[in-house]
Amino acid sequence: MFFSKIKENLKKTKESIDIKLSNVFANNKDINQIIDEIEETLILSDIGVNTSTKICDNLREGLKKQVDKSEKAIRELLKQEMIAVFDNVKAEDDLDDQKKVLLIVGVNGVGKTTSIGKITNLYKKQGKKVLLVAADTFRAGAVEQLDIWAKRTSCDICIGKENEDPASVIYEATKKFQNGDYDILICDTAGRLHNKKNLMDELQKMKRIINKNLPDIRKEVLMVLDSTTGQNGAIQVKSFFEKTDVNAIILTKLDSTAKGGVVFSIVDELNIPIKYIGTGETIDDIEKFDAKSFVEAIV
Ligand SMILES: Nc1nc2c(ncn2[C@@H]2O[C@H](COP(=O)(O)OP(=O)(O)O)[C@@H](O)[C@H]2O)c(=O)[nH]1
Ligand SMILES: [Mg+2]
Repeated sequence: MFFSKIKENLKKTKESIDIKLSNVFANNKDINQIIDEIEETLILSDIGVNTSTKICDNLREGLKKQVDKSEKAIRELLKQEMIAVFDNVKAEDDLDDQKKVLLIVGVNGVGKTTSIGKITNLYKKQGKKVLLVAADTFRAGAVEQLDIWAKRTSCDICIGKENEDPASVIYEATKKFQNGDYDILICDTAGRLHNKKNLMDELQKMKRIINKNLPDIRKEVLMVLDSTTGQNGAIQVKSFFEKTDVNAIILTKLDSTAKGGVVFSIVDELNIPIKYIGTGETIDDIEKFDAKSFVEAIV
């Protein structure tokens, strides 16, 4: 059930990788040519040059050690090497009894607010009490959008007025969080362009307030990234990451792109784990990222 849903949602990326792979195995090529063509396929699927090369170098070494060089055996080893990319970079698991603050960041339109709605729903299903805070006070409509998700998931929300200093809304929210016996505080922020200094400063200010008012609570900065931007998105994460800490990535819109391979280069080159993947516009279109089921769905 779970497998078939993720397969369906990642269909475009699967088509991009799997169908090209089938061509690689056509016409009795020699093994070196097959591996070269696999590498080309991976690069063309937004996996990134460095990461594709690494996967294929390992594949070549692995195949030297085994007699079976059938398509089935090669695919199996390829999958293992693709899964291995994620071996050392895992998102922290949520510990059940821990209170937590999530700061959601990323450029406009990537899916921050939508992902917050979906994550809130996941926590609600676990019986957690969630408080949302609409700190995206720059854009008209942004606050109302989060408010709709708060109503949909029946949770409380702190709202700032349009153009109010987002830091002061965060301040109010940390106070409400302390006094209201909440488990999770989720902060929606404005689309932060890494090269806009005032927005980055704003983010640092929010973090300081959270650290000061809720010193003993675990904090996570989650960066939302739109997978349809492929390798450009990976560059976006990189420059953002150089300026602020990011604990993990939420990768959205995997349902509408063939560029899902970008997951590999983000994790491999930046060492940032993927925590959730977004696979549609409705409340249930989110999954905890799992390397094995992801790879099984696309190869
Ligand atoms: N297909 C698809 N659309 C998404 C996904 N996540 C968000 N969106 C859409 O992307 C658009 C921007 O989302 P929004 O949450 O407002 O982005 P924000 O500006 O970062 O807060 C909206 O139309 C969402 O419905 C996803 O996983 N798949
Ligand atoms: Mg938003």
